[in-house]
Amino acid sequence: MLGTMKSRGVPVVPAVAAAAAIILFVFTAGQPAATAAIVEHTFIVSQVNMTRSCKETLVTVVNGQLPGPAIEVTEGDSLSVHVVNKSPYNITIHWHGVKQRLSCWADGVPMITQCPLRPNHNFTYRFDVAGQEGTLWWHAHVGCFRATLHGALIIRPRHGASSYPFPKPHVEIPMIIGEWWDMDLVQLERNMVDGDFRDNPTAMTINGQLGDPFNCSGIVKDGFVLDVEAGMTYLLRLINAALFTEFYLKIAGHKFTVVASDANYVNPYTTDTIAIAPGETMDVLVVANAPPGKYYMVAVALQTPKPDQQLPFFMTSGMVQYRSGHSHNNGTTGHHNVAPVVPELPDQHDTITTYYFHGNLTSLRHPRRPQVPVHADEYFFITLSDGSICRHGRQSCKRSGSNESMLVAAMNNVSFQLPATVAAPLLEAHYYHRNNTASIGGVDLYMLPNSPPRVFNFTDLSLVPSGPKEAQLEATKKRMVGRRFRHGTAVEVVFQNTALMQTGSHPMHLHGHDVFVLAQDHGIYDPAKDVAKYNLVDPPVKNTVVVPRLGWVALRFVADNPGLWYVHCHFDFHMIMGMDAVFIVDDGPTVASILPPPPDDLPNCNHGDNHASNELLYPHEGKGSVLQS
Ligand SMILES: *[C@@H]1O[C@H](CO)[C@@H](O)[C@H](O)[C@H]1NC(C)=O
Ligand SMILES: *[C@@H]1O[C@H](CO)[C@@H](O)[C@H](O)[C@H]1NC(C)=O
Ligand SMILES: *[C@@H]1O[C@H](CO)[C@@H](O)[C@H](O)[C@H]1NC(C)=O
Ligand SMILES: *[C@@H]1O[C@H](CO)[C@@H](O)[C@H](O)[C@H]1NC(C)=O
Ligand SMILES: *[C@@H]1O[C@H](CO)[C@@H](O)[C@H](O)[C@H]1NC(C)=O
Ligand SMILES: *[C@@H]1O[C@H](CO)[C@@H](O)[C@H](O)[C@H]1NC(C)=O
Ligand SMILES: *[C@@H]1O[C@H](CO)[C@@H](O)[C@H](O)[C@H]1NC(C)=O
Ligand SMILES: *[C@@H]1O[C@H](CO)[C@@H](O)[C@H](O)[C@H]1NC(C)=O
Ligand SMILES: *[C@@H]1O[C@H](CO)[C@@H](O)[C@H](O)[C@H]1NC(C)=O
Ligand SMILES: *[C@@H]1O[C@H](CO)[C@@H](O)[C@H](O)[C@H]1NC(C)=O
Ligand SMILES: [Cu+2]
Repeated sequence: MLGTMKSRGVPVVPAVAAAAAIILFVFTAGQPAATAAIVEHTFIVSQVNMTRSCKETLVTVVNGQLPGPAIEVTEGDSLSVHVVNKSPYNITIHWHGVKQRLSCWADGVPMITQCPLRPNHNFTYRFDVAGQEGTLWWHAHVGCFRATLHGALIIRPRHGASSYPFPKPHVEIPMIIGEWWDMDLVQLERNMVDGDFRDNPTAMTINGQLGDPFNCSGIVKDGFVLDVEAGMTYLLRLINAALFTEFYLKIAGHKFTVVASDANYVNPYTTDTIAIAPGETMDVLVVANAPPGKYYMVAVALQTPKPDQQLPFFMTSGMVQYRSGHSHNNGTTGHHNVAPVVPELPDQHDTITTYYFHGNLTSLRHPRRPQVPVHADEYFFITLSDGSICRHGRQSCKRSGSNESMLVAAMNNVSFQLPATVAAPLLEAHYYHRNNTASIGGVDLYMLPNSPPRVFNFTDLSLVPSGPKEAQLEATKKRMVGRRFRHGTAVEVVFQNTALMQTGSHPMHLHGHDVFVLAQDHGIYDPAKDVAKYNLVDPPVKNTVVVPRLGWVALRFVADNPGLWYVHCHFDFHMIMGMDAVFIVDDGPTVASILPPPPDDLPNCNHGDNHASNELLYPHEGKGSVLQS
């Protein structure tokens, strides 16, 4: 399957994607050297049977592939992706990390920016990819379908690979770490909506392959193989597409040099272990400078130690395999019969390596590097926690895992939910009622508080269930929660992790903007001493920020892209359980800072032919909230 990825010195594109991609060049006036292209792809979403983990499973994929096609563009190009939904499910595609300047309509979040694409419907996502270079990705943003509907989105510099701010690699390879679920993904979502997150994936994958541990009827399954030639440099474009898991990646006998993350260049950082959380991307150089042979690569799933609940140990493996060149052929059969070199396995409970790894990323001085806001206009201190709500709308109930209550996840003690009667996407409702600042098309926006309503010892390990302290604090509520920002507002957010119920990290993802990661630490954030730790010189620029276990992270961004942007934990189950909010950014003062009207062919939530009738679904004079609590 990965045959095309083995070709040398050639940009790597899976064959189907290459065939489907149509590139139209448009010569831009005044810039004779630069050309902007419209890159077109057709994504057919359909179900196929795939055999993994010793049995056949029906999976929903794009163009019959897992991972789906890689999209390659040059910075400044326009993308036009025709999505044809031949699956029985409602689908949207999100272009993860793409800034979508003035194109919020193409952001692909169901009921937030668009009605989902119903079965047997199609929709063309059109947007520009400007002002960013490196690796991003695309994925379904519906339920748990991201597990199988995903692929790389590679943005090359306008002036070609010779303008990379690092040694030019000989070969570039997208490498997606993910999960394989034998379980039906719709059932998985249903369980999570119901507060039941006990389901586990079957296996972990690299580029859709399970790797060694699977042995069906005595046949050891092949994993991902990276054929290398001694002395050459490889650019691995790493993406974590998993629903649940942060990973450590190692290759025996080799080091990595991280050169970019989330399509922003970083100062080269050399390490033998990559840490990558769901939603993140890492561009890393690997030089084939080891003695020719075979070297295992391993991806180990992290989990927090006890007292958190323990999951099974998960890992997957692939292989780096040197081509036996003539210079190494001394008349023996080469290295093919030599046992592969195995790396020292990362410890699944090691939570400090990922903390240091992320702490070591700094942004590279580069013409494209954005300016860090020197101070913020608005400050948020946001606690991340699990919580519970009473079932059946009751006011009081038994908690601590009783079936009278349901597990949810929250920011500042509010758990996100869409309005119960939502009939048009929030963005559309907002767009036609932009003058009403307190509601979205008549539905009240619950203001995300600037700080948690109650202060407690956020990192107290005795909050991990089940004890009396946790039972007292876990109650929370569901609301359509968010905040609205004046165009150009510099926003500072400190995400404070809590030990309420579990102590894991949270990869927090903001749509439509990159953020500057100013500082992180363990323990409880204290502005009196922690502001001094802020890196205002070369903070990494990210779209997904890992909030460390039992710690906090401080970030800033400028809310300058008009629209309605989802902000959420990139662990799918936390997102589904409500660790989300919407950030609404007002139009700016100039024509070039006003969100254009929705595209004519935006899907409709009903059975009409276009979005126009959605306008009628929200009353102009909204009365109160239609939310359940
Ligand atoms: C998948 O396999 C099942 C059982 O073999 C078969 O009934 C079904 O038609 C197949 N579906 C597709 C889409 O190939
Ligand atoms: C998308 O749908 C329209 C209208 O139903 C149709 O004309 C068009 O051919 C479809 N495009 C694709 C790629 O199927
Ligand atoms: C695979 O399974 C066969 C038969 O069940 C067993 O003999 C063999 O040792 C297994 N191989 C590995 C690598 O686990
Ligand atoms: C050939 O190369 C292999 C691996 O480098 C080495 O172990 C072996 O001794 C060499 N044989 C000869 C005849 O040089
Ligand atoms: C960078 O990593 C090293 C260990 O690998 C660690 O000692 C150091 O504290 C890290 N730096 C930051 C700022 O996290
Ligand atoms: C809740 O759990 C109890 C004990 O396990 C069980 O008897 C009861 O039927 C459950 N109630 C609901 C509504 O599921
Ligand atoms: C919104 O308010 C502005 C200024 O008050 C006004 O010019 C504009 O017409 C209003 N728009 C709508 C849709 O009511
Ligand atoms: C908070 O909890 C931690 C861990 O149990 C403990 O070490 C710390 O002293 C507590 N802090 C306060 C202020 O009680
Ligand atoms: C969270 O909100 C719920 C419901 O409004 C409230 O009962 C609870 O005391 C709050 N807990 C904390 C820790 O703020
Ligand atoms: C798909 O979306 C439509 C609205 O666009 C909705 O009516 C329908 O219930 C959804 N179907 C599923 C299976 O969620
Ligand atoms: Cu989370």
